[in-house]
Order: sequence, then structure tokens, then C-alpha cells
Amino acid sequence: MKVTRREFLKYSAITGAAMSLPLKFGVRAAQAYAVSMPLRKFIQPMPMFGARALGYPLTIPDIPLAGLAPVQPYQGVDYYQLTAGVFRQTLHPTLDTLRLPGEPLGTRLYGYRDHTGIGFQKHLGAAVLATQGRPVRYTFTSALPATHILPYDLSIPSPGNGGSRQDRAAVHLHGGLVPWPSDGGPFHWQCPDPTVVGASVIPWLWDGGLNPDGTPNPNSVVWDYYYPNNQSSRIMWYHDHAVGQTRLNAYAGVATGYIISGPDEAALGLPFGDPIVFQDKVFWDPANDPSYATYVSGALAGDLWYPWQYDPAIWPIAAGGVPPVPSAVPEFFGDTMLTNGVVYPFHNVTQGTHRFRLLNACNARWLDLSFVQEDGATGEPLRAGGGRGPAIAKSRPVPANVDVWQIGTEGGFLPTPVQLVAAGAPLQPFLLGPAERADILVTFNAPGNVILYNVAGAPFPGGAPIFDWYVGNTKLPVQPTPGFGPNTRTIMRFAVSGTGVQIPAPASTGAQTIPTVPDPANGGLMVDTAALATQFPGFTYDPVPVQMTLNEVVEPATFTTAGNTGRLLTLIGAMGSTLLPFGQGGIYYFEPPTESVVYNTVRIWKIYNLTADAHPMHFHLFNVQLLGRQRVDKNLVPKAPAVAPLPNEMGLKETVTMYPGEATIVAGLVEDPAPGRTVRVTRALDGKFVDSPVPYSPRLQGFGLTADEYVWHCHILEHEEHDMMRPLVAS
Ligand SMILES: [Cu+2]
Repeated sequence: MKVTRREFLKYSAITGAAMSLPLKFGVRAAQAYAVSMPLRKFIQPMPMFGARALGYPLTIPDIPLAGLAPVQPYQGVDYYQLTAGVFRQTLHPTLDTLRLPGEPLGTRLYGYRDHTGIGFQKHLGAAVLATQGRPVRYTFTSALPATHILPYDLSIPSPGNGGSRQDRAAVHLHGGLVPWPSDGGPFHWQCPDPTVVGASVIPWLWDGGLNPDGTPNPNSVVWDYYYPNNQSSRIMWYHDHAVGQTRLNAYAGVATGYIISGPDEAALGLPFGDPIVFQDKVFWDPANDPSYATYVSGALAGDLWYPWQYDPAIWPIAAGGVPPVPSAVPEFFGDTMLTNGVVYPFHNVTQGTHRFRLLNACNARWLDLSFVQEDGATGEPLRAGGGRGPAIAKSRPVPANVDVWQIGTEGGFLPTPVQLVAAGAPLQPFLLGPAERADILVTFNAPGNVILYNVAGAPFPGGAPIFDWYVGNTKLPVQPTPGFGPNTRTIMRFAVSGTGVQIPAPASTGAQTIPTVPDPANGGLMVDTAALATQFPGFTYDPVPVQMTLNEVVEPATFTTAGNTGRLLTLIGAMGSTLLPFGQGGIYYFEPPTESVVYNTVRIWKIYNLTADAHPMHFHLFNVQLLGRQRVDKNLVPKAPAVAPLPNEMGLKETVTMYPGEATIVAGLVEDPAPGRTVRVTRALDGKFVDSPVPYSPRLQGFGLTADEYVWHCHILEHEEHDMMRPLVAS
């Protein structure tokens, strides 16, 4: 599963001195990576999504579901008015004690809000609960400030029209099957000036305007987002995707949940299930990075910290390279875990079964999860085989007595639910890469405090000690105090008491995926074409694989306005690349498209990871069924038969972990998001309607293509932005 940095250098076809410096993860420069202040764990309740809507007591702080606009202009849709704005919220009480008299309280954040306004803005607020088959339409505006609240690297490629405005925002429904103008891709950005928009913004949806004679005027159109919601029940999320600043906007908080619920879910008779969203952050302590305010206007102690320095002590740099200041970095790992938007919360539960919908919203951190018993004396995991003190690193947390079943992923329900944990004993990996979701049933079999525990390496899977925060890790620059952060292993506490009902996992859910059979020639799985024809009538199977590579290279001086930065650049490579030969580097996002898909087809994608780390590759527009993973050599020749997916990967997904030194093979189910290329808009007032045509992408027309524009990319947000993303042409 893992290649060493030495192997990576061979794989990457980078020779000479260019990348000869190995990563020096044990060393830390003075300011390259700041450390959060100690924050006591498990002292605040976990906020709940939609508390009012779902009947939770108001004493539990809630993250509001989006409210309906007071005027409902369209029939048959849920219409919202959404804005991305800036606000402050206390994410941990200690952070407010760092403020001087007269300074505002709370950490400065970005986030979505609905028409009810600024006063109701909450971190991860404006989550949407959608009804299957009932479209959601909304008007979006950006009220982001002109100067970003995080260090902003102007050397990242310019978005073109609009220059390097820092107040841009685009809304991507992650996992949504939506017409391309509503995909909220990199060039769908808006800013507070409505006349300045991204190259892919094109008004197209009827706004209800009439001609003087009272007939509908089909040319009276606006740039609204429109989600058909013709998908099986699932937890999705929507988050920022503006080119050049996605990583910053999302880290600042422009993200929240979006749940589709329908009869397929109701038939299972399960409780609704509470969304639980994980993030890792660093909070600024002026004592260990006095320069930060130079790069972040108005930053206060306890505000979000984000790296601004490309530190050669952490990341490789080519000879002679001079990174800009501030600089984008190859990946961000926080030292403090947030759940549902606050620092290290607790959540009171009864014994018995609870349904949770997990979302990993970290920029770059995987989660390898387990439930462990808490040591009442320390607030840390109870350990066996060692005591507190130096031996702690060798001892093991004692598992809590829980059963865990996974019933769904980001693609909806698993056709066959999978038991991950039985009475505390792990049966299957419980991994959640960036952007992945897990719909789980957890049964707490005993009272007491249970810690949700994470041991995933960061970067994944190899891991570096300086990004693995726990008591007893002697490689850390600062030793955490028991019961306090920084700590990236102890995510949250479940306080278990009382009794409740046990709910068995369904044996099957009726969910569909691409049918497969074992592949006798290559190993792993292959598409069962006979069953496909029966289960997906009208779909064509294209067995010719799209072959791609994932690469790490030195950023060419021509890539950026900053000249020879010497920085690491992650890229996707394609057969027929115009920039670098296949397997030897890759192509920039701005280069002409090379990947195209056709609606109502199933197509194989084979993606070779030639880098040292895993990448959570995310496909817009379509879901995939993972078929297998296969170890390959530097010439992309298989070294062993492919290995079949894990049981909890047997279902549709849109974000797939692709390990280093392996080819990951998936089958993409490319559905048509707007059959007939029209969307009917009906006025609520009088039932007058227009079938608005879905236009083609003006940006793709610049490449001579009459088609719909999507993207596919790595969901390590620093990779996506710099520059592991490619256009996806659909028609
Ligand atoms: Cu990546």
C-alpha cells in the first residue's frame, strides 16, 4: 500500500538534483507550522444539525437547516436565498479568553447563511434537507470580504476575468447529479460585484418574467442554482469551489451538509441519523507565529491559522527555488479536531443503537476510526500494555464495547451493509478519506465515556510524526497535556448512559450499483455486462479504459507568476497530454480538456498513482463502482493481480482512495442530469411555465467543444488547487 520517498523519486521520473532533498518531517522551522494553544477537551456539547427542525431541545446549540424564503416564487421546488459571508463564533470558550478588552469574541469564519440573515449565521450553517425528486433552486450571492481571512497566495494561477479577487465563491454540491451550470465548478464563481463573474457563469434559468402581453418571456433568465435531487437517499455536502481559493474558502468554513431523503430510505425504517462533520484546524497563538498578522489582516489570537510559508524543512524544494511569501503549501494538517463545527465536543447518548452520518471535511487528513474507552483520570484513552508516561506510545487504547455497521457511503446506501466492529473488535477497516462519508449504526453496549479515536497517518498512509498529535508522541514540537488539545487522535467523546433500543442493520437495502463479477484474468472485479443491460437498460458499456496518472513534480517556472519557486506540484496526467509525456508529469488544469464522458454510458477508468501518498480522487457528475486496486511498477506494468474492493466499497461512490504505487480501477456510471436538456420552471402565482434550455459551456466552446463542463480532481484541497484537477467534458 505504501511506497517510500525513494521509490517515489524513481516513479516520478525526476532525475538529478531537482528533488533530491528527502522530506524532513522530524524537523520543524520556527514559524512554518504553528501550534494551537491547549484547549480542554469534551467540555461543550456537540451542535446538532437542524435542531429546531428535528425536535432537539433548544439547549443543544444547533446548526440550522436552510429556511424557506418568505416568498415562494416557483412551483414544485424548494427555493432558497443563500449567501456566503463572514462572521465570528466561539468554537471553544478558552479562545475568547485570549481577547483583549474591546476586541470582538469568537473565531472569524466564513460560512453560508440563508435569507434569515447574519444574526443566525453558524459555523456549518444552512445545511439543506432535500426531498428526493423535489428540486432545490436557490439564488446565491457572495458577501465575502475583499481581503481574505487566511494567507492568500497571489502566485496561484489567476482565474482570468476578475483577476485575483479574494471575495470569490462558487457553490459545488458534492455528489450531486446536476445540470452543469449548477455544478458550481471552479469557473462558476461570483463575487459581491454582480457584473464580475467566472468564465462559466451563464444566466439560463427562467425567473418568471413575462412579456408585456402576459405570456412567459423565456429570455428573462437568471444565474440560479438548480438541483433536480433525482438521486437515491444519501448525505452529500455543498462547499466552495472557486478557482484559486477553494482550499482557503473551505477551510474558513464555506461548507455544510446536504441530505436527500426519500422512500428508499423510509423503507428501511431507520432513525433519521445525525450528521457528524469532522474538520482539523489550527488556532492562531501569536506566541508561536508573531508574523501571522502580517499576512492576515485583522487576525486576532484564537482566529484560524493556515500555513503561509513553504518550509523546506517539511516539504521538498528544488535547487534554486524561491517560494513566494505567502505561499500555497502541498497539504494542510490541523492539530485540533472539530466535530460539527466546535472543538472536541461531547455527545450524550443512551446505550443502544444510534445512526450517524459521518463526513470527513478535513482539507487533507484521512480518518482511521475506532471507539475506545476513556481513562476517567486523564480524559485520554484507557490503555492496556503500558502506563501513562513514556511507555504510552507502545500501549494500546482499550476498545469500547460497541458494534458498528456501515450502511452507506457518499453514493447512498450500501447494497449490503457491512459490520465494521463487533463488541469492540475490528472486523473491517473504518477509513474515511477527505470528502468521504459513512452512514453508520453504532450500538453502545455499555455505559461510560467512549472516545472516537483516529490513527490515520498524515500524510496518508505513511504518516509523519509531526502531524500525529497525541500525548506521548516524543516527535512533537510541543507535548500535549492530557485532557487538552492539540490532539488529532481523540476526536470527541460519547457519554453513554441509560438504556435505549437496539436496531439491527438491514441485511440489504435495495440500493443499486454497477453489477460486477470476479475478473479471472486481471484479478479484482469486472463489470457484469449481461446484468448491466438488465439493471441499467439504455446504458452503453464502453470497456476501453480512460488511463490516467497521478504525479508529483517540481513546479515549472512558467506555471506561476512567482517564477522558479521550487515547490512541489501535484498533477493529473493523461494519455495524449500536450504538456508532458504520459506517466512523466501531467497536465495543468487550465490546459485543454483530455477526459470526456458520454451520458448513459458505463466507462472504465484506470488511474495510476505515481506519487508517495494516497489521493482521494473525486468525480463530479458521476458515481463509480470500484473494481480493484493493482500494484504496478514505474513503467505502469502490473506487479500482481488486482485486489477486489473492501466490502464497504461495494456500492456507488464518488470519492475513492487511490494508494501510491497502485492502479485503481473504477467503473463510472454516467447518468444524464437533465434529460432533454431542459428544466421546467413554473410560477407559483399562476402556473405559467417555461422549459429553460440547458446551455453548453462557453468556456469549453473556447476549446472548440460543444459540451457540458465538469471537473474531476483530488480532494486534498491543496492538491486540487495546485494543480491536481482536470476538466471533465460531458455530452
Ligand atoms: Cu491528492
